[in-house]
Amino acid sequence: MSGSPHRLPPGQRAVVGFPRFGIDLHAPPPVTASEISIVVGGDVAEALVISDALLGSLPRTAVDADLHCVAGWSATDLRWEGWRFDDVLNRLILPQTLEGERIAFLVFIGADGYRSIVTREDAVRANVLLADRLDGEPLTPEHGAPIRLVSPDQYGYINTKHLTRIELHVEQPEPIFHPRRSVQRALRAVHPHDRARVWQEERHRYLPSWLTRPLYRLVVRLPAPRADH
Ligand SMILES: Nc1nc2c(c(=O)[nH]1)N[C@H]1C(S)=C(S)[C@@H](COP(=O)(O)O)O[C@H]1N2
Ligand SMILES: [Mo]
Repeated sequence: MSGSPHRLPPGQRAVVGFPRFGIDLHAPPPVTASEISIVVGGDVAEALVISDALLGSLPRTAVDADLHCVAGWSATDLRWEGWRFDDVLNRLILPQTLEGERIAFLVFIGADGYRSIVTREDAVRANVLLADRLDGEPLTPEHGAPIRLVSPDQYGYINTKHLTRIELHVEQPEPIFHPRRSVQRALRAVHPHDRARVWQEERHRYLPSWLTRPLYRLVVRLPAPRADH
């Protein structure tokens, strides 16, 4: 950004470009179909599959935002395009549910099995998208093709890539983040905060941020910092 320095949430550092990140960086991104197909399930839902055709009935929108990984790096000035999750929920999903107003939590599941749990309140913020484009191009496999959740006010771990399934829940779901036992144990041990709001620095469910910042720095090597920060 030119002029005044970019404002970042507390404890974040801007990095060069947009690194790929995830719980299993040694594995290549999952191979996914180029067409969008998101199965909606969980409580009170009738069978529903969200496809390109169904999304085509909603207005497209763009959001300029940064992505903040809980480990402390931020990728800046990203332009996401897609559909507001609020529209997807209220116009596509809820009309197909019985007692949809009781839904309080959503689980976003990726083709690699990754899961993020989001409160309904956080999921329907105006800047939360199901995004299929980044910086004017279709999403690459690195960044979540064919479609991902983008919730800029929450840490990266909420922003499930390669979205293939959305679960609706009335009660708070069990904190299951991955089907693989070893990965689930590691993620569970980290105790990611339920809300993960970046401006409140909700990194860890119990530990204060002065403690979690250096711990994350120790475990996760940060990508190169941006020189202008
Ligand atoms: N499907 C899936 N989505 C995921 C992850 C993952 O491992 N698998 N990692 C999350 C984490 S921790 C971060 S910081 C962001 C990183 O997004 P990026 O790879 O586009 O930089 O993706 C999130 N979404
Ligand atoms: Mo992350």
